[in-house]
Amino acid sequence: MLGPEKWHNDYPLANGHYQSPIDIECSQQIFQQDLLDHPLKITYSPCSDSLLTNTGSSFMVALGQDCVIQDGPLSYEYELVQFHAHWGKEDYRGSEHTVNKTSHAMEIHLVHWNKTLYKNVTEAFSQPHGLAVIGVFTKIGSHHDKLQAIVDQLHKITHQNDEAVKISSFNPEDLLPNPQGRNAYWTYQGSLTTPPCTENVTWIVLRDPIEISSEQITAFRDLQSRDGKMMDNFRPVQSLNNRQIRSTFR
Ligand code: 1SD
Ligand code: ZN
Repeated sequence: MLGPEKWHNDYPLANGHYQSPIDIECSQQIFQQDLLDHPLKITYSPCSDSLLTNTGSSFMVALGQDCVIQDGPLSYEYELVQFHAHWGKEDYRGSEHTVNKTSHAMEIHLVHWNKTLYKNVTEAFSQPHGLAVIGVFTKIGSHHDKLQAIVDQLHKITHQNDEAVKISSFNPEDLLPNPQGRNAYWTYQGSLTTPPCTENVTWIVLRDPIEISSEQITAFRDLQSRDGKMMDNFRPVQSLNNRQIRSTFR
């Protein structure tokens, strides 16, 4: 695939005014009591038989069960369909969103589709208000015990065409920071960060990072993309333009 600077040749939306990711400049954030009065409700439970694949630009875990989010900035109920991540070759870069221009080593994306308005994820994917993505910053520190269930299987999906691997039980809740951290976030209207860059995503970027070990991030960097080792698979930040970044904290 061509580099992000050329995506607009094939996907004109990539040049739009509501693109993601963005740099979150804290001095611009607008605290909204509203978001706390109707707190974001994340109802996740353990999923059996999730499928792990190599998409060519990330790993992806597709989940089938009823994990939903609602309230907070959301006017509809959204169901979790998959998670994947973006990371760097080195620890000082890798996340898609930046905070005051600072990157984290990795950013996990939990992708949800609007089940109030649409029949399925395929329909929601291209439609207004179709998606809500939770972004979880990840820094290098202690070993993440629960994530290891996925890390252990990565060697089976080194290449894009490798067969999907079943993960017998995984609770996506284990990818979230501690309970108070789940209600500390920024939210704004944006897009998919990969083509077709559709502008129908409510972004919820959690403030508090989780930690994984340097051995664990090395296992992600050992995956293969179409052109070599999979790393630096993040899109550079896009202009905020006329958008507000709302927050649940001051
Ligand atoms: O990059 C992902 C893309 O791989 C796909 O998962 C899409 C929606 O399902 O989401 C984008 S992103 O905006 O979540 N990075
Ligand atoms: Zn993503």
